[in-house]
Amino acid sequence: MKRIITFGTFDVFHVGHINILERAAALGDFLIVGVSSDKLNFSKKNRYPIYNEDDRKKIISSMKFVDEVFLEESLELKLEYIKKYNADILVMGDDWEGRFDWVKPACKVIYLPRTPSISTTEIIEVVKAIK
Ligand code: C2G
Repeated sequence: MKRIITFGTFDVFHVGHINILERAAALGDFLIVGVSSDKLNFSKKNRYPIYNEDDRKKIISSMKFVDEVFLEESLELKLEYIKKYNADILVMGDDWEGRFDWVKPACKVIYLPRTPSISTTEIIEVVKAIK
């Protein structure tokens, strides 16, 4: 029984998000997702997400390959979350390559290739440009 954990904001949910969750789930038997809080997002990107944390959690919880969802309050708490949820493997997109290797004694870390040509930022720009 392998427990997988992954993290993300998943704002303006798109197919790149589905792809990583689907591939993460396929690596084990139980998928836990830490959804970044609105505050954490503000601290990282200096703006609040378009969808608030309750809505983002609700969207992720409705995915058929997601088993458990919680709110990620800080990037530094990764190891605490990994221990709390008893995760065997941490999965992240390769835009985070190497960034979470410090949890390795406790948990295996796998970076999966991002889905090309789609991102929340790009969607926001495209929508903004529509007149
Ligand atoms: N992702 C992907 N392909 C895309 C876009 C995103 O595979 N085209 C992946 C990212 O690599 C990440 C996950 O989807 O693993 C969530 O992406 P974001 O919502 O952008 O997450 P981020 O804001 O990077 O937050 O603790 C980690 C952070 O909270 C991650």
